[in-house]
Amino acid sequence: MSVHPTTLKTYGSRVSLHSNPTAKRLLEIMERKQSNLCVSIDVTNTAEVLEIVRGVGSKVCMVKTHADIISDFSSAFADELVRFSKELDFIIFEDRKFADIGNTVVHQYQSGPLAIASWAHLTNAHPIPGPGIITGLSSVGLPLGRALLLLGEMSSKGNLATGEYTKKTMQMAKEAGREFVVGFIAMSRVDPEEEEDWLMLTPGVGLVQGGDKMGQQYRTPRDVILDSGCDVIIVGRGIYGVKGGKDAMEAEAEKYRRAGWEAYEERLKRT
Ligand code: 5BU
Repeated sequence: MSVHPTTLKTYGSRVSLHSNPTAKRLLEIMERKQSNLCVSIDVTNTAEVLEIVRGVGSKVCMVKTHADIISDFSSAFADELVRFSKELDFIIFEDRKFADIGNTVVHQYQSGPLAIASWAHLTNAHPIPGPGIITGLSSVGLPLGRALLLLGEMSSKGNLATGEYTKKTMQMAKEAGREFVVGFIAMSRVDPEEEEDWLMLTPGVGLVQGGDKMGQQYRTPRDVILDSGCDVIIVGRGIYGVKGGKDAMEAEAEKYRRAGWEAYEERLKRT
């Protein structure tokens, strides 16, 4: 397999290839903190979310949330998360996976008890409804400097986002332009070689290969960053699931940060 040209560039040198402020900030943070690690905080109350943020925030370039699982979500919590994102220097990614027509996603993104666009720098959407979903989301997010990823592939066993579907997702992003759509959730570098710079974020990561009982499949940071050419590893239970509280989580996050960064440094040395 040939080496994809994007994988030979440093994160820092890719900042100028993006116009979207969230994409630029993410690449700057990655370079500054030497971290391509996103922690996925999938716990169900705000105190626990914030405890994990305090523990691992300094190790990550991004914090991923599922706001709809947090039973006591409030705008005060969102403000606190934003405050931490400035203090500890990370991007907030709400893994909302929008999947409806443009008009509906406008409201889902902007309104309701979560008001996602008001605090999440980055969110994501399924391409299944067609390009109207991008039009809808960008009408809310673009004026705020937010960014969107399309789900080009998924990590779970038997998922339908493969082959032609993934190619059409790429095409949809290309046609929408890179002002608002800045990349993909994907398992490998799915963008064609001569294209613009797209960000590839990859869930389903563990320090050892494996899975869970509900179809999740794990690959190592090295597989994802070095072999598959992705940009960001997304790790949930591998970090917040360790026993021993805040210090243990921090130590585990540091293991992932180091593994992801070493794989990236190794990939830069290839020709
Ligand atoms: P885990 O605990 O590291 O397995 O959590 C993975 C997180 O990434 C979890 O929040 C999922 O909802 C999310 N995820 C995923 O696992 N696979 C996918 O294809 C997508 C998101 Br898209």
